[in-house]
Amino acid sequence: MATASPLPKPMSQLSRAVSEWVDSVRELTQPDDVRWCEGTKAERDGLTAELVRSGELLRLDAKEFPDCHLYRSDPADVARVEHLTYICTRSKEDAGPNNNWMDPQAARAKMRELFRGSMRGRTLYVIPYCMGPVDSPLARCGVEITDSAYVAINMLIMTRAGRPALERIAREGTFVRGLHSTGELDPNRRFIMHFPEELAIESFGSGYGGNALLGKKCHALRIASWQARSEGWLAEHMLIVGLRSPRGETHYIAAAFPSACGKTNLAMLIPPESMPGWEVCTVGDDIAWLHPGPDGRLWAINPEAGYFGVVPGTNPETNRNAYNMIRRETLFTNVALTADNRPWWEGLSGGTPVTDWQGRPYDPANGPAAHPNSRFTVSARRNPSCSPLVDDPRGVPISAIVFGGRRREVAPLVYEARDWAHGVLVGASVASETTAAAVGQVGVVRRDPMAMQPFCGYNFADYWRHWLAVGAKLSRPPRIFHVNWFRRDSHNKFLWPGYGENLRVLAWMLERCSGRAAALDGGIGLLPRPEDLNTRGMTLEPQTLRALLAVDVPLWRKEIAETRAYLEQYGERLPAQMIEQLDKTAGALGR
Ligand code: OXD
Ligand code: MN
Repeated sequence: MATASPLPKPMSQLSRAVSEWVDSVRELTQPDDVRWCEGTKAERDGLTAELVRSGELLRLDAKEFPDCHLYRSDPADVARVEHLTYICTRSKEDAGPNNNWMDPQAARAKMRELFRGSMRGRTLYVIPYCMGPVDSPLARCGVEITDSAYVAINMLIMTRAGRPALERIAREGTFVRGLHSTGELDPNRRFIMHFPEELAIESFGSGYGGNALLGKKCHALRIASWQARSEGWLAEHMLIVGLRSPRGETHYIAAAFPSACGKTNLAMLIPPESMPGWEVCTVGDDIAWLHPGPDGRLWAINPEAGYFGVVPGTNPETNRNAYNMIRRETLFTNVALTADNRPWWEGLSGGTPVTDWQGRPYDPANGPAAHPNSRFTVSARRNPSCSPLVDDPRGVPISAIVFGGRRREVAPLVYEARDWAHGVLVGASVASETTAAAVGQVGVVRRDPMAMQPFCGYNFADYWRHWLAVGAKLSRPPRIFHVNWFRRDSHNKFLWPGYGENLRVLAWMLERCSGRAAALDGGIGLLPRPEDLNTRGMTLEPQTLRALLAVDVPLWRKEIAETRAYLEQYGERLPAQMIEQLDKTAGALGR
């Protein structure tokens, strides 16, 4: 007779450290109920069904968008709140001029009062998760406690969540503690606090994106960047994409762009028809954890398991993979609706919006139908170009690192850094026009070093020192590049078509990595000559290409002076190499 297999241990008994923490949070926040998330599909479907019944989620047209739902956030809670995000280290200098700082004891006391009784009448969800493949030594774990089922569903899509993660936590003993409550969604009682020295996050008063899905920006970037410094690796705001050339060589590129500058599009790029034989696979679209490997190369994992991408602009021409990916099993947030209950957003060619993102009858006088920061949450498995190596515990080897920003002038289409140390300066000099991903004015140029301004969990001066130290450990470092897809002419028209055509620029980089392509020293770094870029099959006037690759020396002198003034804010902590590299560039351009 077959013996019945023993029942699995209840989740609440797997890790004493986690259970004790849950008990203390329960005492403080007073929820009506506690639910431990196992991470199964049935559980996620059950939570979704509950939210449909309560009216918080709307089921979309089942024929065209099977298993897709719409969530509308509070209209005053639609983006990350950088001004309410704090790094709470014992010493203010450790947080640096790049962060808002609060004394950890004062911050804990403030948050305690906000959390006291905040979950009365609600359910407390416990979500153990692993950032990265559960069997990868490069992955790290956390537990999010939240009183929002919507947040729980997002976390179940975005991370490897549930029992296997908790089992790893039980084995390892360490985990990041992320406590979240939506509170009353009052912007005056909203704080996103980070305690890197204690591996802890406390977020109150927002239910949206990076403010509330604590595995993403709070853990995988702010806390992880701190952990990475002490452990000798890098936690970066970067996509990871694999490119297989017609020669049969595969290279992986990690690229950092500020929020809403096209990382998701580049990560799942569709090669133009005039570039046959190229294949693209996506490892990640937003975050990369980069570790020096025993072979002297840099190896990357994507700590996430899903995408939380910007919806507007997604269509079969701009990003066919993303467009197809979000046609089933997708959670939409703050998009508009058509009369037949299909999601609608600006940039979609068909359909007519009848209801805007706030649920009002659509009236163009109220602004866009979909919120400019409306999002899709979807499993990476739904991506037609998902790499078979996403679950490889070793990650993928990185041949090139790319930095970029949204600049109407100054930065050329592409240039390559002279070496790693120059590349660190190039990354540190990134500046970009702001987007709707964060609350605040859109379209103003701000400094965004390594696209990490909102996400680095410690002083940028120490961070650049750490970057220099990591590079010194690599015998085969990736080459470092800078790109600008957003350069415009005097009529404000984009000079470069972007999207799939960006592969032409990536192809030049890979030829540089293989030692086959030439480059010219342009003072700011190494640039392709117009003939080095493959423009076959595209309509681009020769003068446009020249303009895209031009280095405007007076503008660059101004840029260098601004970069110098910016870097000097970091005072004595700034590594001397950064100014040496800047002087070298200034010298090459002629002072
Ligand atoms: C994001 C962001 O959501 O960078 O990825 O804001
Ligand atoms: Mn991002």
